[in-house]
Amino acid sequence: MTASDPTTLTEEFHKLLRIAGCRHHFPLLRQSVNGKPLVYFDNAATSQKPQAVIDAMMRYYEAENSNIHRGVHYLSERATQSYEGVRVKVKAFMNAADTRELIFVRGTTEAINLVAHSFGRAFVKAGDEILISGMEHHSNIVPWQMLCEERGAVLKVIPITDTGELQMDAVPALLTPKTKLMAITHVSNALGTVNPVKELVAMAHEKGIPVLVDGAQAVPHVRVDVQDLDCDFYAFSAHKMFGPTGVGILYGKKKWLDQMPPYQGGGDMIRSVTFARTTYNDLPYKFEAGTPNIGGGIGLGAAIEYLNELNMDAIRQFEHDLLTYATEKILAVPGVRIIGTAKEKAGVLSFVMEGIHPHDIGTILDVEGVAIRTGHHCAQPVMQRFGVPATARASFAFYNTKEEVDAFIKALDKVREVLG
Ligand code: C6P
Repeated sequence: MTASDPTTLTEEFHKLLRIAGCRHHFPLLRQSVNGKPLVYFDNAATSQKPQAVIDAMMRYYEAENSNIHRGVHYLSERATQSYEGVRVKVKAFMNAADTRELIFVRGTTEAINLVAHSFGRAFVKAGDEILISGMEHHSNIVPWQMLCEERGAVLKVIPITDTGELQMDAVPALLTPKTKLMAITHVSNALGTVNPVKELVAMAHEKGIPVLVDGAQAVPHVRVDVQDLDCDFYAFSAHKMFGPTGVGILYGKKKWLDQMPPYQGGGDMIRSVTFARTTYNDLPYKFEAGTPNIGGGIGLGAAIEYLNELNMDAIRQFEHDLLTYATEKILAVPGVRIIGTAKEKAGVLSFVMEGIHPHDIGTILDVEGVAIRTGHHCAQPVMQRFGVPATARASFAFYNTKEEVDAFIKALDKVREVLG
């Protein structure tokens, strides 16, 4: 089929229509805040949950609640089946080669800490280097700093340009024989930049260096195919992709996970325990100590089904149009400067207004029913790079509308009226 094929066009149209009609699946979005219809533009912090996710978790607690991998009784087997079924859904969602490469964690932060501890313990020694970028969230900085401190290793940083893109020509020299791992964000939470992850992975692999990708801000917006990216680790949180808090996924290539020691000790991660010696369980359970967030995992499965139904490519297209619209509108507001103007962006509009502190912008917008995040967004080095203490950040999801963008712009006019 070609792009001009009427069948393709009709399919595309239907996909977009489905997105446009999905807002009523999100009960929280129906409310008013301060007497105004809620405009929820804080999706990068956490997204709202469709009824399907809420129902799936309710169903689990009402009818299946039981511990997994332990009991021979009916409920335990049913809960185990539901939970392990989610691993299969995650495998398809991110095109992993094997369910054993998918580890349930609390979220992106825990996933990265797991790799820093376990990979770090196995492979990093004094004088080695870890390479990150200047646009990382603290979750992809601090665990590596802690590791470097403990091991006497060195943290190196890929600089970013004035548009908020990685300085790609600096990368080859930063990938040295001492580099043990590159850890890079797929999409920046503070700038919205979509990084050329596939290209970065290829550059690192040419020198035999594995790559961890922080996918926290990517999975809700773009189709992720870990085999195509060829990354060695990929981390994300369910709560940013319309699932619940407290659960996420670490993808890791089996060849690395096999060589890495367990992160935490406890139930489920062992094969046998004596006081003399403990042997460990197979993948992925070796990395899953203790009772997990079973209900949360089931919610993640429902979120994946929901996203599959909408179609990730259609979501990307819809959000791209919304971001373009919002960018044009905000640039017409006097005194506004956008922080992060990369060619490839997803879902995030970070900005400052001349003479007005971002917190004051956020407070007045809240009075108008518009929820945005203000502050450093757990990315203080990005703020330092752009010479600002903080930004105001509107972040979008597919349930947002152009009408909401108009309300947001109108609220910014109020900000100027009151404080400008
Ligand atoms: N960013 C934001 O408002 P957790 O908290 O583990 O679910 O995700 C951490 C994380 C890691 N990487 C990136 C790129 C992120 O954006 C986040 C979370 C939120 O931007 C909360 S600080």
